[in-house]
Amino acid sequence: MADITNNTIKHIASPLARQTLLDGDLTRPIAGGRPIRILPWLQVVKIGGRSIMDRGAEAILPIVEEIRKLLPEHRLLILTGAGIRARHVYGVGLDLGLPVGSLAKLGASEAGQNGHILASLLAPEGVSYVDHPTIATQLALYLSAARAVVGSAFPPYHHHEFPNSRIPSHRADTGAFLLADALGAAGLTIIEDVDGLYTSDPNAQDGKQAEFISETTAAELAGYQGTLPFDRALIDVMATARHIEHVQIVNGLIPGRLTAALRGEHVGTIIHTGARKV
Ligand code: GWN
Ligand code: ATP
Repeated sequence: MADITNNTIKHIASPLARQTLLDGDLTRPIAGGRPIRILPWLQVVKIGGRSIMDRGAEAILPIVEEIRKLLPEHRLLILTGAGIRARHVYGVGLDLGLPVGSLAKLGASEAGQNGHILASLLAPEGVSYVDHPTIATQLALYLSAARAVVGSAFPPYHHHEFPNSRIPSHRADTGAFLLADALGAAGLTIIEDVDGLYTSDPNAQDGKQAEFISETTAAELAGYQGTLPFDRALIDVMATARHIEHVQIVNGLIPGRLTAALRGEHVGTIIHTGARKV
């Protein structure tokens, strides 16, 4: 029998050893603190796929021009949404009975395509499309070489997408928020084709009745049943945010709104998250 009193095994102490990770009372003293901010100077901007990119030159070129002028002022991670091509592919996929994880993969690639388009237009400024694995591992390096990079706003969940709906629930707005919060970024601005959030869809038939909501909270929106200009799952991830204290939704069809939002002005709808100042 081996001599167990005189061996060279190194025991590694861990404050989480011999605990269930499900017991909040045990994990909170160790895991309850706020994580570090990895890129505290970064501004994340999500550009709508359907609301901006699908409109083509008319909507995209003025935003490209505005971003160009913003580069000396801010370091940006620009993330694009998926738009109408994703809706088409969801329709085809649903007709064929594809599972939600297959649709998540297909929708995500459309967000990436929009990113490639935008990055090509910003290339003379040194801006490139950066793929998901590079965003995960080398974003700081790329942002040392360039003032901004473009990526896909979709989270790369693929077959890990939650099967609570046949249409992927974690789409571009959710992906942009998760990334901005994980990086401890300075802010997240979501660009749409409306001034912000309204009490109902301002572009619907009865749109004239819609009232503008200048400021609200993720908690107030939690039980909201109406339509939204962003993924419903964004409300859930805002509730558990660690860094991003608010998100601003602005109208990208009006020149100057993005610039003002990045300068901290209130020019759209501000939604406060669950993250608290420390
Ligand atoms: O392809 O436009 O990244 O940045 O979710 O995965 O569906 O992939 O399955 O690095 O890894 O289509 O090929 O595609 O948009 O996501 O990328 O050009 O493995 O650089 O290969 O996490 O870009 O793409 O679509 O983002 O959102 O090769 Mo694309 Mo997307 Mo590129 Mo990416 Mo998905 Mo990769 Mo990925 Mo897939
Ligand atoms: P993606 O990036 O996923 O392609 P998007 O963010 O560009 O999408 P939509 O998902 O189409 O764009 O959201 C914007 C649209 O949401 C607006 O044009 C508006 O008509 C609609 N909308 C629905 N409900 C509301 C609401 N309560 N307030 C404001 N806009 C709303």
